[in-house]
Amino acid sequence: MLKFYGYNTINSLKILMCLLETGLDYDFIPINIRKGDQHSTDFRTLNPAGKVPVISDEGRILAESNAILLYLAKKAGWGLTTSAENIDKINIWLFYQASSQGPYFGQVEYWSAIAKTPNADALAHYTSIAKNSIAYLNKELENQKYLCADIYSIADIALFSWINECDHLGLSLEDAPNIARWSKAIKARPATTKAIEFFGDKSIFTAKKPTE
Ligand SMILES: N[C@@H](CCC(=O)N[C@@H](CS)C(=O)NCC(=O)O)C(=O)O
Repeated sequence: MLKFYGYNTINSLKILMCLLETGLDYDFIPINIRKGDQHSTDFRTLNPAGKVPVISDEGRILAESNAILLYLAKKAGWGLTTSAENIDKINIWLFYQASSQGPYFGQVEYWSAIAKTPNADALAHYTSIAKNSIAYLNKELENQKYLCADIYSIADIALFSWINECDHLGLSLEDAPNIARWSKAIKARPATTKAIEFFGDKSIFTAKKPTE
């Protein structure tokens, strides 16, 4: 059985959304990163980087949420059998998310909600980059329902996870109506609703997975 090691985090949410969307069976194993479970010898054997999410399946161990998304989509035969052009688009979005959106939104979160010593310059700098990222995404969604034309895919899942935190980060979507529409459509999907509810609930430490 596929094992999914995760916690209530942006990157773990992506994996749960994809598992529920594809219907792949799995066991959920909570790794409480607030208590330091990610540093245990057992977990470091799976991911020496000491970060969630991780999956283990059929003798394969994968870290990095977007690499996991690609693995799961391929395993489930979901979305990757479309044209080469669409596969290129999905890859471009996954790399963009991991190298730009994720790190910059992460910095906004750090300087707005975590840093013990406030730094207005750092917050303004990263907020400005995050706003540019929002404008870019909004433009890309102007004439298409999802990031890869009209097909809901792992590209949408990857980008959605941080967009879903915009309120909490103080990033407005008022000037980004296409993102607002896209995000609303993704949130309305049963798999997304279940995944968000599951991680919003402390039962993740007792329940194995969302109830059917
Ligand atoms: N690029 C990685 C980022 C993973 C990551 O940063 N995970 C964080 C939670 S979102 C973590 O496990 N942090 C624990 C730590 O750094 O000690 C991915 O996409 O999976």
